[in-house]
Amino acid sequence: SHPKRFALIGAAGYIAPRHMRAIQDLGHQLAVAYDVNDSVGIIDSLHPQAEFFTDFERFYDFCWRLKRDPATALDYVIVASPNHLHHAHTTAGLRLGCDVICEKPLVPTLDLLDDLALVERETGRRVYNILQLRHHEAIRALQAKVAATPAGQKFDVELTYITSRGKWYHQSWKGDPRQSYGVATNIGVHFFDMLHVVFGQLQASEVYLSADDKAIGYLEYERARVRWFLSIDAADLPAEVQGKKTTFRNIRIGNEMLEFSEGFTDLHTVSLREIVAGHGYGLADARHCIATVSAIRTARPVAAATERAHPTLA
Ligand code: NAD
Ligand code: HP7
Repeated sequence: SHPKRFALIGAAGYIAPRHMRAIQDLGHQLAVAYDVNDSVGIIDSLHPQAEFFTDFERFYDFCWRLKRDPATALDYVIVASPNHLHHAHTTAGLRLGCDVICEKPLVPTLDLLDDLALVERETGRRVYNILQLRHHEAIRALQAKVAATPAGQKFDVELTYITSRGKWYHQSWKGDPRQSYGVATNIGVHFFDMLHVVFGQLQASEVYLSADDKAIGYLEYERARVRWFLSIDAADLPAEVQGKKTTFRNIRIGNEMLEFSEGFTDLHTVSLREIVAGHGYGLADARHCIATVSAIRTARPVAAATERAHPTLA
């Protein structure tokens, strides 16, 4: 198959180099990059021929001009901008006649997801969401293990997801709920998606604590009861990893601990390879985690029954 041509929105950000590397590793081309910020020198080490714009208008006009010649036309637009811009940047890419690969959380609500489905029909193009935990080896193994156990059995699961962040986080768009939708949506969306893939449909959800830097709750799925704890506060790291690691992602099922902090670096490349091969995760796949985070955002925190409380609450 011939190399695909990409545009990247949000090219100066933290996650952008992982997309640029994925494009390069798979032998494709970054034709054009766009960001309102011009700290994009990383482009030279990966895609030195790429065009770059800091104005949306000039970027969009350039993309339209590329369409005149099938040899230069774009195949995909990647959206790696702040969360509140995903919908607008995704529809812009679709209306250019491109398939769009958008970072998580795809959109904050089911209404906006339905609108993307409408624009997919209007344009005949597709939207793919980056849900890279679905490609993680440890998660795939867990999925296979659960699938191999009798359907009647419900697992008791304790999920601890700590990715510590400094003070900058709260000063940036990530700390602003109007732009990021808060930690449970911005970071929790990964494990809510993963829990659904492993344990099936969601049956109940309760929220016990919802703060700027942490959230605690309970989720019941067809195959599991999950006590979850999410934090970006380094003080919440377990004593044994304090000062050694900044992240701790762990699923405990019974006495078994499944640490899945490692193994993330190449998952954007795996995601891109699967999308280009026609096996990407589309709107229907993203639906469940979007429904989950939007319910959690609007839930009123309640007091936890003892058996539903993550140990952190005790
Ligand atoms: P970031 O703040 O580092 O980067 C965002 C970039 O978007 C910045 O360079 C900013 O200048 C740019 N931007 C802001 N407004 C813009 C506009 N109107 N037009 C074009 N560019 C604009 O954030 P990040 O960590 O790179 O996050 C980007 C996206 O990727 C977010 O949706 C985030 O949720 C997601 N993300 C996903 C993962 C993952 O594990 N899959 C990891 C990190 C971030
Ligand atoms: N880091 C930065 O330097 N800048 C950043 O913007 C973010 C991190 P991990 P990822 O914080 O917004 C996770 O905790 O897995 C540093 C979420 N993804 O492994 O890359 C950080 O301080 C993602 O959805 O972070 O990203 C560490 O030193 C969310 O948008 C290092 O990078 C993102 O945090 C690695 O940090 C965020 C998952 O949890 C899978």
